[in-house]
Amino acid sequence: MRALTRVVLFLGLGACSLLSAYIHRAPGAQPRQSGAGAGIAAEEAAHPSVFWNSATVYFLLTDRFLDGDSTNDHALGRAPDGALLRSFLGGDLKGVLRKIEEGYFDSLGVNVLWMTPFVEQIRGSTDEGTGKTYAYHGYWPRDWTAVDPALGTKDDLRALVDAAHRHHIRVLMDAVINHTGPVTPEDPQWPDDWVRTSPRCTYRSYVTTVDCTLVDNLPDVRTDRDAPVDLPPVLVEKWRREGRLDQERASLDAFFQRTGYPRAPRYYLIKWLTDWVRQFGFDGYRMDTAKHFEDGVGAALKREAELAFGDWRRAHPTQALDSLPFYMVGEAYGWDPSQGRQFSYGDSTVDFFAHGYDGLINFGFKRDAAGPPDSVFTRYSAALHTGALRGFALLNYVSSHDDGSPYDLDRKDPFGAGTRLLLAPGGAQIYYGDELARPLRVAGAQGDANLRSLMNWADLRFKDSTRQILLHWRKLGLFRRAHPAVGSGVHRTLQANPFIFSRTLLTDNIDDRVLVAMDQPKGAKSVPLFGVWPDGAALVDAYSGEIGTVSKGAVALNTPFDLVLLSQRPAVENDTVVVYVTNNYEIPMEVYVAGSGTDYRMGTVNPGIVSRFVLRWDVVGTNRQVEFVAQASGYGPRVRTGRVYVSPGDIVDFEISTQLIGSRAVVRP
Ligand SMILES: [Ca+2]
Ligand SMILES: [Ca+2]
Repeated sequence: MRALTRVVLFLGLGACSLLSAYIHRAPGAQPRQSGAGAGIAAEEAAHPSVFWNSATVYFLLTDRFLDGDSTNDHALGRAPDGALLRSFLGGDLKGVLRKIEEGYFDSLGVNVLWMTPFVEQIRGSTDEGTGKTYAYHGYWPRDWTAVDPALGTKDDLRALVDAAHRHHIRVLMDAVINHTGPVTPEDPQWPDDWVRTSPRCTYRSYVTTVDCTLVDNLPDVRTDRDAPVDLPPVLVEKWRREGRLDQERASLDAFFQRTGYPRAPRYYLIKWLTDWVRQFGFDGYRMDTAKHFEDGVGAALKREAELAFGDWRRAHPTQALDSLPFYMVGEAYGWDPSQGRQFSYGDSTVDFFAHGYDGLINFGFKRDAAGPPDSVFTRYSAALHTGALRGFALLNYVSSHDDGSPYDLDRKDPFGAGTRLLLAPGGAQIYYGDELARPLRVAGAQGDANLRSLMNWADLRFKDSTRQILLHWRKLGLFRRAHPAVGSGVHRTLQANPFIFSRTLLTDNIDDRVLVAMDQPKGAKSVPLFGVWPDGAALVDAYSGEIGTVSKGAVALNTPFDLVLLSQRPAVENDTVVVYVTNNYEIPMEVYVAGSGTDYRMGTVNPGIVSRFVLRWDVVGTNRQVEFVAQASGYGPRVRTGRVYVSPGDIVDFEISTQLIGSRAVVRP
């Protein structure tokens, strides 16, 4: 039996609000068990595929996400005169940095960030039949050694990657090697020994997919040639103007001398792409258009990137997250796990996993997700654990920047989309705004511009319905992050209807298991556990924050939701106090604990989320009295609970509430 005491205090933030703190008296110390926190162990101790199949990747178009610096909005003289959603619209690296620092990605359980390419883009515009278009999307490179000034500076980029790493978020560089940007009056064509401008790909065979231009006016880099080439004049002139021509030439000389590679186009690009890894510490590449260049190109790039990543790690020992190797995930458009390892070009096949790729984007998930989850979860788990993809990773998505047929084009089911994506075996790619039901259709926009609207931050601010969607994605994302078993564990269907399944991840260092029950009755429910945990085990439902103890093979819960996300409630070290904070107020709150004097900042808690904090006993202080404090992020008075008595090993439930709850002691079984 654990006693809970509750302390309440009026919280003066406009609404009638209260803080309350409950304390579970945990008898004695217990051994470390799996549960929340196992995610970190997975990153350090297991096969890389364990991390990447449980990763939650946030993919954003930097230009469309958040404008953090209006001074760069019209850099390089690009006018805002493109067709609808086809000009640069102001988003930048500083905007992404701001959201990292605000904890937006943390609150979604995101542990990998993938931004569209940041290298300098063509200056002009072109029309591919969908209206006048600028290179806001980043896939029209002009200078692989510079940051596009519309997105920011190298300092901005460094600040972003460093901040992400401080938040334990890896950063993938979106790497383009197949083509330069289109030719425009301001962007001359690179010489013929660098690029081909015809024929156009017809996608009927290997040659008509690789040795050709993807579309008209998208010069295809001669990744097939070994003959030495000189720097393209456009770069020579640019670098001379910028005063770095000699430096860039010397750096290239050193690269070719060290590697012995011929001065062929692909090796210049490999040098330029890997420089970013060596200097900034990118954790991996997302390889653009992976099926449109020779498989040896990816393999050579990977080898150089691994060397570069090792160099960065040695130079930045305090910033390196762990020893997970450099990662490469490919965009082989059309691939899905049912194809196994052989990607078919029609007349031949390529095994990307044998050529440097650790994972591939899954272009079948949006279709598979529309079917019964039991079927898709079972098939993916089998492919990843016993099938062709064992040791490799999937990256699932429900919507993306190029996919005009996403899972839910009209955003009719943003809750179901989140449930399917974030509970599927394999890595999850959240496309910016999936979590806010950002529209994928915009009146007047043509083609892929529909998929690339400005992030709908205003909806988050003003619409409760949007906040409810985000809350759902956050709960699932945090569950996923805390439990690598969700994405990387072995799936087992325990009951077809209503659907109940478990995921179990067992490695040398990890014993993580979860059980998910869908379509449950709202209110009181008894969830059968099929022996996943023994009677007496203490469980927590991550969707509601409710706790329960296993009895007669089931757990009784009373939650207002039909989804249950169960795991074992982590044990408490005897020299710590674990605090679960539930923020039932409408806005993010900063939470502090005061032991003997100064307030110690625990962190930010987002609305509706149960956040777990482990406090070292020396923070609490020897007098065993603490006070919990909450403050709206950035403003408002601090509100305190009054003294609460705690002992080492206690679990405290600290609730920030808008409901008036009387002060009383509660005893829970
Ligand atoms: Ca800007
Ligand atoms: Ca090509």
